Order: sequence, then C-alpha cells, then structure tokens
Amino acid sequence: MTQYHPLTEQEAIEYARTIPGLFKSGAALSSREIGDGNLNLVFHISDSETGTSIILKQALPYAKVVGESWPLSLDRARIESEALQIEGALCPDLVPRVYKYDADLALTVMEDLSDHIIMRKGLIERRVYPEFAGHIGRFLAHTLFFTSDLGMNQQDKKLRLAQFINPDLCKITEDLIFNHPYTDADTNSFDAAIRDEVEAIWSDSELHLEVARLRHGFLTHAQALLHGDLHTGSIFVTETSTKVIDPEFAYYGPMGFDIGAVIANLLLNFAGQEGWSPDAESRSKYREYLLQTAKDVWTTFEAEFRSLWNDSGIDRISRTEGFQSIYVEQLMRDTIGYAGCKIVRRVIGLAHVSDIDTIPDAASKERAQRLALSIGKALIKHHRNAVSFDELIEIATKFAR
Ligand code: SR1
Ligand code: MG
Repeated sequence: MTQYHPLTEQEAIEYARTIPGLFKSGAALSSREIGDGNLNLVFHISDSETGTSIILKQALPYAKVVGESWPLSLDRARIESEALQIEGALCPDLVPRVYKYDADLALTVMEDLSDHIIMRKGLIERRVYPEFAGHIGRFLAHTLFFTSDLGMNQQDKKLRLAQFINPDLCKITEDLIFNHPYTDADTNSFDAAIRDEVEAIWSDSELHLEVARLRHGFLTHAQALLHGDLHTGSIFVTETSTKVIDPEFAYYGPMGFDIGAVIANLLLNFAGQEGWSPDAESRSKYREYLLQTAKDVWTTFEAEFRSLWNDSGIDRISRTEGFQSIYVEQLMRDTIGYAGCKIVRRVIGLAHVSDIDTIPDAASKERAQRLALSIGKALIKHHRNAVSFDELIEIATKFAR
C-alpha cells in the first residue's frame, strides 16, 4: 500500500492495523470517512470493544471542493505534520498528538478528538467556551514568538522558512482572500440578494488599496511560522479544552494573519446571530460574549507575547526601549486588517462559513451577510489608523445596532 492512491475505508483499516501499539491484532475495527473540509480525506478508525480510536488524514492531489481541475501538491501533508509537531512542542496541550506521517501516502495519523466539537458548530449552537480565549491567546503567542526572529536563532529561522515553502496553499489564500472577492471572478459565490453590495465592493478603490497593502504583507512579511488557516472550523473545543488542527496552510507570513483569522471567525458568528438567536435580548447577550472573547484573545495574546519577549527574547537590540511597543501596535493594526479580509471572503468568495450560509430564514441570512460585509469593509479601511484593539469592538457594535 506504499504507492500514493486515495485510500478506501477498508484500506484505512488495514493501514491502521500496521501502526505499532495502537490496536490489538484481530481487533474488529470500523472505518468512516468523515472529512467535511474542502481539501482532504479524513478517516475515523475505531475499536468499539476497547474504545480506542484514531484519525487518518490523507491529502488528495486536488482541491476536493472544486475537483481534479484544481491540482494541489501533496507536500501539504508533510507541511501539516511538521507544523503540528512544532506547535505540539510549544503548546503540547493545544494540538492533537501525531502518531505517524507517511510521505508516500501523504497521510498523517493522529489523535482522535471526537470528545471535542468543532468550535464553529458550538458557536452556532450558541455555546460558551470560558477557557478558549486564554488557550488560543497562548497558542498564538507561543507559536508566533518562538518561530520568529524574536524567539529563535535567526539563522535557524531562515532554514525553517525554507522548510515551510508552501506555494500551492499560499496561492489559494492570495487569490481567494486577497484578490477574487474584489473583482468579478469566476470563483466567487454569493447570494443574488446582496449583488448590489458585492458590486459596490468591486468598485471600491479605497478598499482595494488597503487590501493590496495587506496582500503585499501576506506575500512578503516572513515574520513567523503561521498556522495559515486558523478559523473556527480548524479548532476543536470543549468547555475546558482547545485543540488546533489542520495547519496545512502553514508558511512564514505576517503574525496578524493568524490572530486576525480567529477574530474574524468570532465576528462572522456575531453577524450570523441574526439567524441563530431566538430574540433581541439573547442576541445581544451572545454578541457581548463573542466580542468579549475577541477582546480576551487579543489581550491574552498581547500579555503573553510581551512577557515572552521580556523573558525569552534572543537578542540585545530587540530589547531597545520602545521597540516592543512599536512591534505590538503594528501587530494590532495587522490583526484588524486581516480580520476584515477574512470576513469579506467568507461572504463573497468561494468558501463560505456555516455560521451564515446555513441560516434557514432568507431575510435573516441576508441581514447577516450585509452586516458581515459592513464590519469587514470597515476593519480593512480603518486598520492602519487604529490605536487600540477596542476600535474593532466599536466597529462591530456600531454596525450591529
Ligand atoms: C479551495 S480551499 C478553500 C478554503 O478552504 C480552506 O479551509 C481555506 O480557508 C481555503 O481558503
Ligand atoms: Mg482546513
């Protein structure tokens, strides 16, 4: 089974049996392909007698969401498994354990997190995750700091950058986030009801100029090893645990892109509450929770990042008085700008989010889409002038009134 081919459910069982120390020989294993993402196969293999289970994630040589007409490198499976191992060394409690990576089959064998749920689903059900902001703020601070020139040997960092050259997946982001939503591209997908707003975005040159700046940062600012796709569908949660999965888009890019992704997805759910909250009072209460979480993510990130800088910074010159604040303020502005881009693409572009797309009532869905676009555009246009993260909260609050 060593030559690359997409596994069947039965072959996934046979493969799982070959991994030492997991299943007893002769165990009655069951296999289900459960991948609901855009790119890969995901097999859940379990032994109902012992309760042991694992996940086999296999990259396909094309984008599953579009088909074989969109080829994609299988190297993303290596990138994902290596990124998971780096993240696991820095934040062992916040990522799944990797048991094995098989380069020939572009396959990663990892811990099953079925006792958690995908955070996007939890937020649609209007659940509350009290530990999430602290966990993800720490994940962001540690993974970004210790893979940057601030926290690791600067020559080793250059070699690590080479290890994470990820052109196919970066191109998806460059096109689907930073280009296509701003023009009449074939890949776009949006409801006819909001065509007026979408056409206004296509002709908004002030907006395009800011997106061009942010895209340039994504292309050129090799600041830290990013997760690269840190939305709430890439995060498993319980009330007490957070696990980040799916770093196949990992590459060296601007830190604010990862922080902004988390914030954007909280705001997409904030907009989606047009359709999920039963009444105005509970909508406003859940939205307060989402905004407080967004603020806590930033505040935790900033505090942890500054303390890592003070305690574990690797060079003298970066400790020069004032430099840390200049750096962190720029991160805050980047975070706001990238959050805006991540919101707009999920309403107009190829890949949407269920927080908005699955709202059953058409009028509520349209309100949610328009609200998301208003917030996204305002964040993009304002990001370079922001002096405090609170301005993001004020923008979301203003448009939701
Ligand atoms: C063709 S892939 C579309 C999207 O799915 C992934 O989760 C990324 O967000 C990507 O942009
Ligand atoms: Mg993914």
